[in-house]
Amino acid sequence: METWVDQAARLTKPDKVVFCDGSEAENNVILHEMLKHADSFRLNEKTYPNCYLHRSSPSDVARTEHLTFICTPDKDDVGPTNNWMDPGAAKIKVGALLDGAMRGRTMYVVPYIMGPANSPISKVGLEVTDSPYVVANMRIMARIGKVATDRLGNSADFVPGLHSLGDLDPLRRYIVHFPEERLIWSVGSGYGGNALLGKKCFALRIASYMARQQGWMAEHMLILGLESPGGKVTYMAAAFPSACGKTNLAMMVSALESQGYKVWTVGDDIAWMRIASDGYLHAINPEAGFFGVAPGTGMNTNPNVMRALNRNTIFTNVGVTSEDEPWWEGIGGGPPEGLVTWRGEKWDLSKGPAAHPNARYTVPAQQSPCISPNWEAPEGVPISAIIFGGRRGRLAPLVYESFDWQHGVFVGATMASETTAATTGDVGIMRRDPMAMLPFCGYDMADYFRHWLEMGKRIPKPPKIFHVNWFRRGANGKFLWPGYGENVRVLKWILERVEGRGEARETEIGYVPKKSALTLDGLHIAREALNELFRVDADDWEIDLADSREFFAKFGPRLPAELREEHQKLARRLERSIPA
Ligand code: SAT
Ligand code: MN
Repeated sequence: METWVDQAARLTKPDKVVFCDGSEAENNVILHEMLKHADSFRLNEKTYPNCYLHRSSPSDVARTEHLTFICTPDKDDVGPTNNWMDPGAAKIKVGALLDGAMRGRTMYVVPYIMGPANSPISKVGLEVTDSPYVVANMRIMARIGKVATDRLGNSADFVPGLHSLGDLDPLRRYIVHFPEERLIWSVGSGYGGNALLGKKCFALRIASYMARQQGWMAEHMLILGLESPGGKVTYMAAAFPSACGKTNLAMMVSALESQGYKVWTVGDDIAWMRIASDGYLHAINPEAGFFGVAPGTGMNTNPNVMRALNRNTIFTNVGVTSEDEPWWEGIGGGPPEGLVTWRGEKWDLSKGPAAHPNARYTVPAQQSPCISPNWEAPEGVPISAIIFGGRRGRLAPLVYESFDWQHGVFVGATMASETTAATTGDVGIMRRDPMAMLPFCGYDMADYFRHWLEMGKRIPKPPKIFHVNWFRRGANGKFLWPGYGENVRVLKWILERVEGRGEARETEIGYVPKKSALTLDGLHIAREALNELFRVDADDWEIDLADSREFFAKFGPRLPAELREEHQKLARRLERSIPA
């Protein structure tokens, strides 16, 4: 570890090197450093104790996928959906930007564990960074300091990551991964997934590569436990693209709580899964906190997280009230007098939203009132259902179940969603995002699909695979389904299917619930809306098939034959259903 840190210091030339032990005293020093910069503030000490506001540079507010690269000797190994750079060329190009980048700054060395400290599934990482904001966030999102150095001992089995803010110029910003060396370099951004290297860079891109080699899975999935009347808890993992409501689903206050259905949170973004001796796929949450989207979060949409956010939380790019309290669109109530925007300007209508649409909170997971008692179980939790989903205004019904694992992999591989503010670029454009891993898979996605197919053969008790769509719209453009806490009604049906109950009708695309099978009491929803939510429109699906065929074609011969076969089978089922 020291050798690697020395090398990083020789390259970046910091004035000072600080090894982080993760202690409270050290955290105070780091927060103090963070507050020296004009972009960070302490919030109201009475109502938001130990809470901070950080404003990032206006051109540094989301992940930048076009500046994110996977570096392998053979270009073909990253596949058609990743940006590729030759490892040698990347070292020269990005190395030049890192050369001397920490001059006049402190280099913080942050050893961390992804996963519970005592779990055999967990892994150690090491991030060096010149951003105190990054250290403060890493402290919430991972287990940092002494626990990690203790776990590592003399071993060299850690994933190193070198991060520097550089000059924050997007023209000199690169996030590069060297999967064969298990190494990450990131320069020019201080934001979330670009800078907190344990999260997307390690826990997804590097880990997905390792997982394939070692026979496990690193997925962009929340993990939740659904408690049923009687107290049994069934665990589910769900993949949705960034900013599609994973945190809200994972922390949902169940609309069926009075009937005994309650949701427990294990994780909100990432799942590491291994086959356990009981035959189930077991999942851990490698993270220790939630880095969630603030706008749209309020007492009526996610009260559990709201109850967690009033202490020990770092807010990024939210607005701030004259009382020094954080504010964002959807927090409840209109913009207060004296509101200041995420850019630090006095708010008025002409300024648009006061919070950036991708504004975030960083909060310790254990502050959540619905955190599962098993969220740090070293052996993880057994997963009975995998759920895929995205934002789809048309096409996909509220929920359907795949026919089997192979068909489920096809459902995940053809997932699509409207783009969100979580990444730089246009918002609201439909794009294919297989398993919500498009920006996070550290190797060729064709090989990733094959890995999924192989895993299915190896798991003695495989989870059933479902697809959900909370975002279907009616002819008037309005959402048909109320979402949020009402989504538990869909989870309940999924649970019943897992248990061999739950009535369904077989359609061309999979099993759709019989309308009577969904618990709807207490919910006011028009019959037409329900019909539309469950409708499978063969014409629309034909159009979608043409699009997914094109998407699959990108992968060439590396695409597993099983997926082409599933594509053909669906085409045939649809053909049969359309009257000539
Ligand atoms: O910015 S992050 O990548 O950490 C969050 C997200 O996009 O899901
Ligand atoms: Mn995510």
